[in-house]
Amino acid sequence: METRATAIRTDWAVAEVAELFGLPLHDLLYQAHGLHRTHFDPAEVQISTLMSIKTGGCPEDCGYCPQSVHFNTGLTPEALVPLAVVVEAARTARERGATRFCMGAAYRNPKPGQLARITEMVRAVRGLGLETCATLGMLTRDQAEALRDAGLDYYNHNLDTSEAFYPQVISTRTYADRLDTLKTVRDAGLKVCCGGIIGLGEADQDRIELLHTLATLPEHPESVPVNQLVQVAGTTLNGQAPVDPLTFVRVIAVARILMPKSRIRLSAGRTDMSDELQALCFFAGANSIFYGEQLLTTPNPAADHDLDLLARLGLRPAAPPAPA
Ligand code: SAM
Ligand code: DTB
Ligand code: SF4
Repeated sequence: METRATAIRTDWAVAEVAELFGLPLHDLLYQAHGLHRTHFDPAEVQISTLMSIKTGGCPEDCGYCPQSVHFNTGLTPEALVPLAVVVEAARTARERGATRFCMGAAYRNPKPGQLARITEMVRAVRGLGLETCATLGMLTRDQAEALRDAGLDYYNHNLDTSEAFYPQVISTRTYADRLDTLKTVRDAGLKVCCGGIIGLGEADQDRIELLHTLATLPEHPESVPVNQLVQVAGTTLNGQAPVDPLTFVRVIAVARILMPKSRIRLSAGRTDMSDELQALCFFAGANSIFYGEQLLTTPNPAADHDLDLLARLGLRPAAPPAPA
């Protein structure tokens, strides 16, 4: 089979996505890796560090999430962290090699006073020469523009799963709400970071439909986080059967083929993945990771281990962005 350096398409049919998903693994990897090389330096991995700027107490009921008020996960809700603490964390992340700093808040949507404080954080982090990303729930157009004007580069808002499976995971916010927020963010001129979670109990068809929805948005998200469920005691989805690692690789490879120019991020769940599985994900087209010992509220691999893994694979952290 030849690799196909096709044009960027947003008109994929579900059947085409299903066909890719079902290819013999070597054919799928051959095609994905070929496209990866066409559009990216295959030795480069973009490094993002996450910080929870507002932890817990979230009114939404996402069945996977330790920060929802609907579950008792032993997490103590915290207030929005002070600006100086965020700046210090961002400086440390930059010193350790991160080029993007992602600020996450356990909100359904930010209130005006909260947003004003967060725009200050964005301005300060951008001032350190880092790319900025925020994930704050639903946004109004004015809020998205205020974040953009403060220097926000990316807004993370995930679809999480297929539209069909979604109601089994979340009841307090609809799939349409999520698509609306993505449109608002895009219309405001922000780059979009949008992906999902594998391991919620969804079928392969749901994975195919999630990938299809992402790849048929009016523009592909510049950044596509593929999370593996981090199981947390007390959440509805704790105790799900583990994901077949090779199925996870298939999701990455199909994402790479459908969205050849997007950064595919091997996101949450890496503490449960072997080095070999991560190596296969990078080969399949993943070229971004969350870096640093903590995701939002759960652990991530040690930074030293990640740097060592990248070195063993002959991969290197991507250079920081050119100054704005
Ligand atoms: N509250 C905002 C929202 O949901 O839009 C932003 C923060 S929320 C924690 C961001 C994303 O993290 C979720 O959409 C979900 O995809 C991911 N996430 C949350 N808990 C997770 C878990 N236990 N395992 C994997 N991904 C998770
Ligand atoms: C994304 O797709 N994954 C990140 C980020 N976007 C905000 C969040 C992962 C959270 C994992 C569970 C936790 O640490 O609370
Ligand atoms: Fe709230 Fe986001 Fe967690 Fe859902 S994923 S409960 S919206 S913090």
